[in-house]
Amino acid sequence: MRPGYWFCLAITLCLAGCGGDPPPEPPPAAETPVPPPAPAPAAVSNNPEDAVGIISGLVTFEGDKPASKPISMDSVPACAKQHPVRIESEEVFVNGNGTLRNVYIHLKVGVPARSWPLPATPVVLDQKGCLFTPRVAAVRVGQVLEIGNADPMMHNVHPLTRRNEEWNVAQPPQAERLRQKFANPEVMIPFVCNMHPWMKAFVSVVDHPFFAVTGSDGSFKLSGVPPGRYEIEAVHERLGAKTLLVTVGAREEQSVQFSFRAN
Ligand SMILES: [Cu+2]
Repeated sequence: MRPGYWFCLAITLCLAGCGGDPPPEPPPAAETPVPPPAPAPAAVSNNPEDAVGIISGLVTFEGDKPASKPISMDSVPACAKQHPVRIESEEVFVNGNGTLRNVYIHLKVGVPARSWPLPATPVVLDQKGCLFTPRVAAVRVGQVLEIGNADPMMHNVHPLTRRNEEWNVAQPPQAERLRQKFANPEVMIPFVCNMHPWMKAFVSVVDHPFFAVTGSDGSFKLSGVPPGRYEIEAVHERLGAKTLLVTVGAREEQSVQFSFRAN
């Protein structure tokens, strides 16, 4: 091949590739993940109402589950016919996960004496199918407890108080809800119906907001607890009461566990 050909080829390539254009960009390097910006530190409030803690916990049941106790309403056909399937007493209600339902939990000792705000809404206790529902409830001192009768027959509501005024009120079907308040703290007041001996509920009266009733998972959570050392009590209508000591600091969560067994 002639030398002139190579010369012309070199010129052509130079015109195409050496004309001052920037070199092609290298392929992009693999992207390095950029960590998200760190969250801004939470502002620390000086409000003592924010410097509170949480006490959470679980109530378990150990040992053999008590044999179920059927409730017979045969003596009152109008009650019995509301239950096409056999119903059992909820006296000892062990949940599927081995925890215990219907346990009243409260801070028994250590809550600062303060005028804790009262909820605006009432606590409702209903009578339905000739049973109280819920079986275990709690109301604040001075808060309204509303008691309804959703049944087509008369009931008779009778709290067996020890530290509050006792009353006993007949409630016709579809009557207006009874509205009652309690003046003194009291743990697990038995409520009975004088007409239907199997009817039972337990209502506690408490002078602060740190209480709970265990439900279908046996857990509880008391929020907004001021830092301090407390005696916390778990009360069951048949299995008795147990207490623990717990110290909670500001913005801390402490967990406790209660364990009951059949007695
Ligand atoms: Cu009744």
